[in-house]
Amino acid sequence: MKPFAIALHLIISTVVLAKKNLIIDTDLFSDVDDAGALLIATTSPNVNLLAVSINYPSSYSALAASAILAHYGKAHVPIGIPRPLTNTTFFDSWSFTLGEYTSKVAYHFSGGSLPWGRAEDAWDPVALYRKVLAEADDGSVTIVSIGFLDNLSVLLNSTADAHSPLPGRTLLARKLSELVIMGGSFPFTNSTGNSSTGSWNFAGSDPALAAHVVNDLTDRSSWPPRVRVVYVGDDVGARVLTGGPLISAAAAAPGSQLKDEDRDPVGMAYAWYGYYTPRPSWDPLAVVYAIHGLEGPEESGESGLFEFGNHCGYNRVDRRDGTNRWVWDEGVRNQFFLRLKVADERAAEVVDDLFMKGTFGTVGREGKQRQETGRCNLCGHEEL
Ligand SMILES: [Ca+2]
Repeated sequence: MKPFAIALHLIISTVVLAKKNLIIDTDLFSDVDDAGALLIATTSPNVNLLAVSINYPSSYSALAASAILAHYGKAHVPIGIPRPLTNTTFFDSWSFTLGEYTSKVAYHFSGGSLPWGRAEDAWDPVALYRKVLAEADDGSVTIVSIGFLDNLSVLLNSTADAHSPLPGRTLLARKLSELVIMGGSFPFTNSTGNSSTGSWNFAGSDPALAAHVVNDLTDRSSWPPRVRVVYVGDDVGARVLTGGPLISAAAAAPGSQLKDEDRDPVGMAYAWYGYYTPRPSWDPLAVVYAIHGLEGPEESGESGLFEFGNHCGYNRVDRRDGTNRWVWDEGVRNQFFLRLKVADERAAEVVDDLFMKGTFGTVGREGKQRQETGRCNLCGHEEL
């Protein structure tokens, strides 16, 4: 091997090694910020996306995830979803202002491992978790939960199968590096005056399952201290409104100069869901933290994007209603809740910048071209 080739190989190896193994667990259905989170995860050069686990059983959720993954050149990423599947579509019966997007994304951007009509080809979510965790190095996986905790609850209770002889909880504890959970209010429900009811991600499906996962994490005999657990509370992204530039650039109205093939599925999702208005960034910010840590991406500036709101303790969820409360235990030092370190407007700029780089930058478009041609059009080399 020539010196240049050796140097190139080392550089590429370093880049590959630096990638973070990520699994996303999402309720891609009732809000569009999950789609924005997927955009960031699939187009980030820092991520090795192992799987997407859907925790809402609409077939359109799985098909939309497949369409988004395929658009950004990640058609190979496996998708899991619980059974039985339904053909439920989202209807906003609260404010009658929000629109449905998953079926439209699934149909108009059909592609990937689950093209239109093929949702039943998706993995069982627990089998998929067990497969990708078994194949990963110990302590190497970051899971970011941006929806309900139902799939993780079933995973914890799972037993030996063809993928691993380990019980689910043991397998998860061995493979995890970090578990990022979007949901809750900190230090306790309604402490920020936003709501006296349980957080959507804890109470919106089955609060007992959310409580099972969150409360199990305090079992010190099962969870090694090296596994970090970070909660991204509802307050973190609630006032960080994003998607506006993405909508304007990638989802211009019919009749504009934009070609149909250049439309972006996530941009269209934001347009359809919020009627061309930005949305809060609960899930995108959870994924940004999962990928980049407290510092955030380089666009965040020197001061960093996030900080922890505690130095010790753990979270507890009430299994009856999904409300939560932080327990200030000096003996627990691996669990944290996140706070924004910058103004909401600055955080929105960072997220919008990642959206735009993803949809128009070299990563998104290059990724798609590599999938189609097997070649990198920056350097002309065969895809590695
Ligand atoms: Ca979500």
